[in-house]
Amino acid sequence: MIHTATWKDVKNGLVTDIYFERTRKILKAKGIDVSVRAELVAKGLPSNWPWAVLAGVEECAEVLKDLPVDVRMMKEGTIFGANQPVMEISGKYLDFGQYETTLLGLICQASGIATMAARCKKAAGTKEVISFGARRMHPTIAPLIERNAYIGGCDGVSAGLGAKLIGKEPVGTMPHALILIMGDTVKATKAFDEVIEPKVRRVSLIDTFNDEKIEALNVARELGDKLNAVRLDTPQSRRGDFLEIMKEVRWELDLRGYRDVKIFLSGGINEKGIESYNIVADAYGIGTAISNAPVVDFSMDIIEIDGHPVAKRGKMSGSKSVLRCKECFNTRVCPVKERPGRCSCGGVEEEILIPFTSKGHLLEALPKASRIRDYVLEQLSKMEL
Ligand code: PCP
Repeated sequence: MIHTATWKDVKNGLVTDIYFERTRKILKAKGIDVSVRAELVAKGLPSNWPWAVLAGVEECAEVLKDLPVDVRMMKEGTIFGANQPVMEISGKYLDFGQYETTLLGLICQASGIATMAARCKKAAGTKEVISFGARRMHPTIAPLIERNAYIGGCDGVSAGLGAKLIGKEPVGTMPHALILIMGDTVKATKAFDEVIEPKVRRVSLIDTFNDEKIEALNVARELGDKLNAVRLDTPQSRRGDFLEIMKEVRWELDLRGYRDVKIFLSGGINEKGIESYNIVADAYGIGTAISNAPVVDFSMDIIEIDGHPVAKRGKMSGSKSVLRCKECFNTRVCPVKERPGRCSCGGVEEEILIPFTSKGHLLEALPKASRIRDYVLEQLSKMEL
């Protein structure tokens, strides 16, 4: 028996918290059918992140497009801060309240993954970051992990369906299993080169049997300029000073004229590691740090009932605008009637909480994953980690 819900179960509200079902039952029994405005906002960000990347919008559209509600939403990939509403839903509470669990779930996890990917990519700068995280989570959400790692900034993903979702070829190197079964790193690398289509980059995994600098030279001598990179996935028990090991590998390769052979790192890599390894590493394969990223803790709160501002304690009532300076990205939340103006830096403000659906109809086509990623990288260039 599988333990995951189907999309039909989600659309039928079968995964929603039971108290929303009970609330519907009570309101219906009491003949209460009010119009409300509710906003989705994160009161704080994980690990004191200064910003986060909004993701999961495309799947939210799958839920919202059939509901007779009006939605304002930040564009997928928008970099936002705590207390900045990313979505606002207006309509009859009985038409959408039961989807609170679902809508939150769709953006909490996806935004965490996209944000961690963005933080790793920001730390890596021009170096390549590949999502290797498909293996770390339930297989049914592997495509979701890879898609959101990509839109957050990863340059590629390692599993088939995730790659298909973003319109790219999957990126992979070679597993220890191949080298163990063939009994030798050079033999395995040679076989890879003989069998795998030439368009696939030749990246040899060099930490299985022998010292990394010896294996690096062995495979470089065997493949010459066909060798794209050597991958160090060095086990923690042998890692010692990983940066020094990398420097040795770089030194020995360069000394013998293999300056074009890149160094690809994987195994326990995270944003902190990238900052220290970047002086030598050329590419990273990151699994756990991205796929197991902390969720962004959004909540959905009513802020108006029948047009009157009202909110629970700890919340600001009333519909809001989120205005961001096009120049310095300074962002402020204000009552919705306030219009964009001039930022203190002189830049022009723009509203980023914009109409998304009207009475269940999407107001514009959803962008491709590559366009969302470009948007994230464009904003990242203005952000600090
Ligand atoms: C792991 C595998 C993953 C890497 C490390 C991601 O090595 O290469 O892609 O690790 P992370 O989750 O810590 O970021 P192994 O588990 O040795 O797997 P394999 O032999 O298949 O490369």
